[in-house]
Amino acid sequence: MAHPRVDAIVEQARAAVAAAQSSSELEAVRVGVLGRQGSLTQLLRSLGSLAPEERPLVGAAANEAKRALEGLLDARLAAASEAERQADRSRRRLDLTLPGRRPPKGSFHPLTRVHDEIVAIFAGLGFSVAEGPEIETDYHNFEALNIPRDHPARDMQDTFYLSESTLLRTHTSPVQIRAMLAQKPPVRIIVPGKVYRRDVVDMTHSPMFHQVEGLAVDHGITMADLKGTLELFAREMFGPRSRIRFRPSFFPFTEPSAEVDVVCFLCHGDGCRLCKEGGWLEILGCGMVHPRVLENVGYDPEELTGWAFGMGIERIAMLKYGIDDLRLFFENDLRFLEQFA
Ligand code: 2NL
Repeated sequence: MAHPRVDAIVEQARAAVAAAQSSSELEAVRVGVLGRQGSLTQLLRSLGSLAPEERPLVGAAANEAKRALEGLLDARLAAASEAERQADRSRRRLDLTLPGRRPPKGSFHPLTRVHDEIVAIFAGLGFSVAEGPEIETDYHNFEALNIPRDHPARDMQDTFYLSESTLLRTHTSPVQIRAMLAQKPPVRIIVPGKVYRRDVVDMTHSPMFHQVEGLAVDHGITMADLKGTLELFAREMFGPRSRIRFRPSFFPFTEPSAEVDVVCFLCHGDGCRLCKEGGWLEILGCGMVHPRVLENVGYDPEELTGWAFGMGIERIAMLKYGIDDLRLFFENDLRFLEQFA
């Protein structure tokens, strides 16, 4: 069963199906032949205008062509869709040769690093770490340390008082007072921790900062032991070429007292921006424990001697890493902290 008008449509449709490259092109072919405005649909709809003897011939040929083309398009569309699904899946397949994503890595806070370094150096010299409360009594923080009643540190302006007789410790010295009250010499301890002072925040001040103090008490302890210990500390902390010098100073709890400078590790003493042209950097305060402090903890100053020192962790970290603003330590800006990875 065939008819030239139908054959022309079928031939064209088969050629278009053969040329189609995708399911969407096949769908366009289907619409063009079998859709509401399709060539074969329109032929079937116009049968009425044909000569009566032509109608059954064209009609039968057109209906047969319609079934044949529907079958062909269904098969080709199914094959094309499946091929496209396969292609899509292989395009999305895991590429095991891609580099992995690195998990974000944390790092230690610069104050933690300096704290750990100081503790490790003194641990290596036989010191043990002592810790104590941040809320202290006026007695342990001031009185036992020979800090007089009229000393400015004892003023409401300078210390956070919690009551008449309790306060936030202004240094870690009260922990050493507690240690001496609790044990007999020899004492060799370092005391790291938070301390509090009523300061307005600026580049060099914070109401909370960190200190490490050290204390050695025994029979026959001298200032030479202090100097040698601090020299070893400076060499480990600031490099093997470090030298230190003592300058006379004053603290109520030590006599004699000194401030310690380390030779500038940037210019080796020539003078530069870091040491403000002086060639030396101040790193700590120290001295021989005042006899009255020894008496206050029940040690006989005729029998025992000792020395102590105190340093600010922030100050050491600022020198070591060339940081000019203390506030950077407390703002937790990752752009700052990530530099210490
Ligand atoms: C500084 C000075 C210092 C001490 C702390 C101390 C502790 C006891 C007895 C005697 Cl229990 N002294 N500590 C001694 C001298 C100096 O710190 O400028 N710190 C930042």
